[in-house]
Amino acid sequence: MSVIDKSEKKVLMISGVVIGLFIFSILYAKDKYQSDVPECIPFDKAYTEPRINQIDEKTFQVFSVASMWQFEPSEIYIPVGSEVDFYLSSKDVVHGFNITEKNVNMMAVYGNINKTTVRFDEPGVYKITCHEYCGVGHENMQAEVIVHQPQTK
Ligand SMILES: [Cu+2]
Repeated sequence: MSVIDKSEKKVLMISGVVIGLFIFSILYAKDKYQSDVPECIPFDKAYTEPRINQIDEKTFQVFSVASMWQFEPSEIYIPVGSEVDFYLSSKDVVHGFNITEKNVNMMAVYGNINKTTVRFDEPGVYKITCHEYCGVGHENMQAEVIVHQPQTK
């Protein structure tokens, strides 16, 4: 028969509340900022070929491949209001993947595919930068998402 000490019970309760708060704040942020919680999906070689797939008028898939010292594709043109699924992988070392003004902070890890979904509702140029030091060319590691107004016909 084990009896839990009163102070131990208290610590367990507080831990439970803190864990609950963490989970709540993640779900709250996901909803409020319409940000996608990044997920790690099973590795498949098909994800490691840099390309942009257009699913429909405003839905895209970007297969972004980080390597020393570049992101491929380096320029991504999409119309305003697009939703983009980024599938991120690395050819070599660990790289970072940060999109300015967007709630995106991922790591590119060899042998892993990380995925996030981002909506671009404002036109402009959004820089993608590497924020994990990856070698001498690190500061040149940039790409751009160019969000343009669709042409009027
Ligand atoms: Cu880097």
